Amino acid sequence: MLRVDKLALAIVQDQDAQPLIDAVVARGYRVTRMDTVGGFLRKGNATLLIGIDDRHLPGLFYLIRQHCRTRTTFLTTTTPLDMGEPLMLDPIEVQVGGAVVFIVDVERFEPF
Ligand code: 2BA
Repeated sequence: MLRVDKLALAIVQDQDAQPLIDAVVARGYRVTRMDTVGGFLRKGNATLLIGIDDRHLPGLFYLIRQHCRTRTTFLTTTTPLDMGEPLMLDPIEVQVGGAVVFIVDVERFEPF
């Protein structure tokens, strides 16, 4: 019987998602990918739902550390329209973390 008592919600960068999914599946864990968009950068990222036995969390964290890298990106913005003609502002440097992971308790797991 599959034991699932934790749900990991891992928000990862698009480039890292498939290699991480492949590693997670190869390790015997189950995963669902949702294509999501970060609120700040408005860039595509991926949210992975991983239902897992809590004893396997260290193994999952190891895979996440192995496959998800911190990267620097630049945010380009313009002045708001109500300030007249839009003007390109200098790009802002933003560090995007390797992954943001939430672990929540699973009250019940019912595969039908
Ligand atoms: P984004 O919201 O697009 O944020 C991308 C990166 O921009 C963040 O990287 C952070 O370094 C920076 N950032 C975000 N909000 C900022 C702000 N108000 N001021 C200055 N810099 C800001 P990470 O922290 O590694 O987050 C990567 C992605 O993970 C986020 O994409 C978002 O989709 C998700 N995320 C992060 N923290 C979250 C949280 N507490 N709840 C829900 N989603 C979260």
